[in-house]
Amino acid sequence: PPDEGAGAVAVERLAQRTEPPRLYQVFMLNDDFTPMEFVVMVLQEYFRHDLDSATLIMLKIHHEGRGVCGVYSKDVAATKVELVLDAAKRAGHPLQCVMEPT
Ligand code: NFA
Repeated sequence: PPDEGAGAVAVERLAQRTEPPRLYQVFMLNDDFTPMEFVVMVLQEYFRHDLDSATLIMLKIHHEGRGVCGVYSKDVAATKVELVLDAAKRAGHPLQCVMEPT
């Protein structure tokens, strides 16, 4: 393939340096077994929601199948997903958590 040239490479580097980082939505998914109280606890402990906000998000997930827990940079979102899956596994619940670019 033809050489991009040092100029084009430099422009791309500049764009990477100046563009804001992509953001990722972290979702939790509904299931039939995880207790509502556990989901509310996770939303408070790992996503810093207050009780009212956590309860509304839990109910949205329960009724609609999934809901946004928060929006973060890639590494922070990946860490949240890992922490939630760990906590669910430790508690013996099948709760699932995923991230998606905005
Ligand atoms: N559907 C679960 C129940 O009825 C509650 C739940 C909500 C699970 C949100 C996962 C996510 N116990």
